[in-house]
Amino acid sequence: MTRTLFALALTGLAAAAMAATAAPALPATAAPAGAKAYIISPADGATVGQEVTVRFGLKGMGVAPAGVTKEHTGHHHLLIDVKELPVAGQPIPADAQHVHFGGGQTQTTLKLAPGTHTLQLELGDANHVPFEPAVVSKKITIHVK
Ligand SMILES: [Cu+2]
Repeated sequence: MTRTLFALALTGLAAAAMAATAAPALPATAAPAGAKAYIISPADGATVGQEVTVRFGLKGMGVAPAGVTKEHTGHHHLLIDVKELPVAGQPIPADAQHVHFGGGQTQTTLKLAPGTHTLQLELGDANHVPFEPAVVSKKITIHVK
């Protein structure tokens, strides 16, 4: 009896350890050559108020809501003060710094604290997984009054 419990505990530990390492990679969707995301506004280096409207641009691909599998389409994700791009082969995290626009939106209005912030766009496929190669905008820096 004691031995069985010990074995079960070990199995549980192994499963927890495996879960902690990495989830299995999801197949990435290929992006067409020349696809490009860009931030239309605000401009890089701009000084803005605490409410800032960000407009998303996309070249060489189309915007489709999350869950819609249509070739060469994806939805925008706004990365706010994110230092490293989300991992390839995994859904882009959903939190205050990784905002999904799964409805196919092409702009948003943020409320940011005064100070310096960075903004970057990354396109995700129907499953929120980055394209291969990643379709990301230049990272811009803005100053919030
Ligand atoms: Cu998403």
